[in-house]
Amino acid sequence: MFSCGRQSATHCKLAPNTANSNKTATSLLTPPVYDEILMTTLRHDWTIQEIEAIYTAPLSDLVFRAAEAHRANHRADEVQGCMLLSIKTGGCPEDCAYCPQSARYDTEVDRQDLMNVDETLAAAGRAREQGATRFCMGAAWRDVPKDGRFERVLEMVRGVRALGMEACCTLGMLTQDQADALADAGLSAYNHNLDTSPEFYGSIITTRTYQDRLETLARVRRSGVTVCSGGIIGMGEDRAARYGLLRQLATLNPHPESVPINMLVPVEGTPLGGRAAEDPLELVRMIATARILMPKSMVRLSAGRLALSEEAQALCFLAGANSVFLGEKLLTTPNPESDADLRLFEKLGVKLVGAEPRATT
Ligand code: SAM
Ligand code: DTB
Ligand code: SF4
Repeated sequence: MFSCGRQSATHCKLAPNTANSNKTATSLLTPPVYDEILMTTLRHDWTIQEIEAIYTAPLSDLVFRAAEAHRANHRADEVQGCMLLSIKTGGCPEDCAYCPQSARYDTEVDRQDLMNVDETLAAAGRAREQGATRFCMGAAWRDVPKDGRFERVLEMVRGVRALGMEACCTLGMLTQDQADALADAGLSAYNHNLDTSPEFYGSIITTRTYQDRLETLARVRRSGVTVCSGGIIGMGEDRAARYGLLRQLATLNPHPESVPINMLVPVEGTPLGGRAAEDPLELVRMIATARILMPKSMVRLSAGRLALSEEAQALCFLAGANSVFLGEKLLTTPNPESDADLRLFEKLGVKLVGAEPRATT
């Protein structure tokens, strides 16, 4: 059904370049060219012009094509539930302008040293009961300390795996030895976001480089742990910055197995705390484009769901999102209540993958 005759990326006849505008393209890719782009084997040579043409297509065409790519590679009625736990909170030396955990900003986050293993595994057990199949442990570190705390994290990873869950960590930059030790402990995925395009990156973070991030991702890849990498919209970037982020992710070979798409949660005290909410349809476009560029990856509708209506979330799932964070807290900011999520999934006819059925209250 999805056979395709695409021979090279240079074949594509694309919509005109409208970089930096927030307009919707009037000339959409037409079949068979669109079909060529969508239904190929995985590509790692996406150009900015191709990404722009996809992102700016009329919304109904974009969502329709993303849904096709979604259904060709995943079950459209299933969503993976992940649960986050901040195992070390606040006091981070980095200056990420969005982040309430940076020590440079005066936010309401209470600092907390690395949690102990028992408390962490108790939280993982509760996450499993709520339907999560992946447990993600986040630490507000620039990089992983080379002391007993790393051994404690390895023990947490082993414990989460022993509960039958996927274990994910996001601990900042890693050395190759640390990535390999996490792999040996059974880590399923490592989250390290590129966050935005290389060009816009310097407006958001100055304390480590884009190249540092790419190097950590390469070490994770070499270790055999799967890569979870995505970014944030709503930080004041233009669409060109979003195309740039998507191009970075979609030209990684292999693609990241998980691609979290966050919408900024503006937190008072951070430099981005006063930003107005992003248009949810931009999130839908971002998710749909990620789905088309990286059709086999899990695309995670991540931070920012509390600011979305049920209808906007439904559009995100229609556009190919197939993973979410469950639970009332992300790392430090609120997320939808569990029961509200369960009711939403029921209304949408979406099931949590691999989770025991649970009644809504
Ligand atoms: N310190 C580690 C790091 O930076 O890789 C791990 C934790 S960090 C909080 C993980 C990711 O959360 C960031 O890369 C960013 O994409 C996302 N994030 C943090 N604060 C956010 C916010 N206020 N709104 C949306 N996403 C946010
Ligand atoms: C990701 O991309 N989003 C998650 C997870 N990876 C670690 C974190 C979102 C954090 C939102 C702000 C907070 O709760 O502190
Ligand atoms: Fe630190 Fe990560 Fe927050 Fe940046 S995003 S300030 S590295 S915890």
